[in-house]
Amino acid sequence: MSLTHRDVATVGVGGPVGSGKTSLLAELVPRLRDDGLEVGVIANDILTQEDANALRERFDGVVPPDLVAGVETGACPHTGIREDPSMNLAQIDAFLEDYPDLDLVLVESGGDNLAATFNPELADYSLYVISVAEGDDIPRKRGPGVVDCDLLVVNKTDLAEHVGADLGTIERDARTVRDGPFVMTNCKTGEGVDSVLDHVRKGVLFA
Ligand SMILES: Nc1nc2c(ncn2[C@@H]2O[C@H](COP(=O)(O)OP(=O)(O)OP(=O)(O)O)[C@@H](O)[C@H]2O)c(=O)[nH]1
Ligand SMILES: [Mg+2]
Repeated sequence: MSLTHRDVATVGVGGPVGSGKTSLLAELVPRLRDDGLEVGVIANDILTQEDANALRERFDGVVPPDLVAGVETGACPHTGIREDPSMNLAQIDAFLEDYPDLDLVLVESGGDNLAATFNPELADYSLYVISVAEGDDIPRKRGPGVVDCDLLVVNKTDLAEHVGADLGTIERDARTVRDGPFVMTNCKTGEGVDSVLDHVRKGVLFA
């Protein structure tokens, strides 16, 4: 019998280049495993396996290396997560062939505020990760990434003072433009990641 992604929960992790998606996964996945969950990770990259390799190294001894995969879309990553997620779905099926009891697959993909929205076939729950270093007006500018994701993650709070970003402004605007929740994180220290974990568990695993 062929397995499909519907046999496993999926979480999309989108956001602009460099906002901290891989860093968040590096913090999140060990916590999920501590909760007793078997977790797979897919990193979408246009041309390389950079993120997948970085995560495999980071997860050495924590996550089986064959549960971390890079999908090389060869095109703008949003093609592979929104228009035609078949490459990602095939990778999820490949995980399930070897790990039929897999609990959760996290799918990272870079993309701007318009592009990084996940096809509902691919992601049951979606995070959108922005960085305060991109400016404190990002939530105010709206866009589907910020507004429509299930959880907005505002990362790199430690950099706010260095770039003149006002966390209070970000918080106020995030509340204004979104109905859903948001969490502030510092993925260098892990601050806020437990809160992301709570949302993911409630949103996906115990929904
Ligand atoms: N100061 C600070 N740096 C961070 C934080 N989170 C991530 N970084 C750094 O930001 C850079 C980019 O982080 P990544 O996790 O690779 O970002 P990404 O969104 O996965 O990047 P792409 O996959 O290339 O789009 C790295 O140098 C991280 O160490 C944070 O909370 N604070
Ligand atoms: Mg990355």
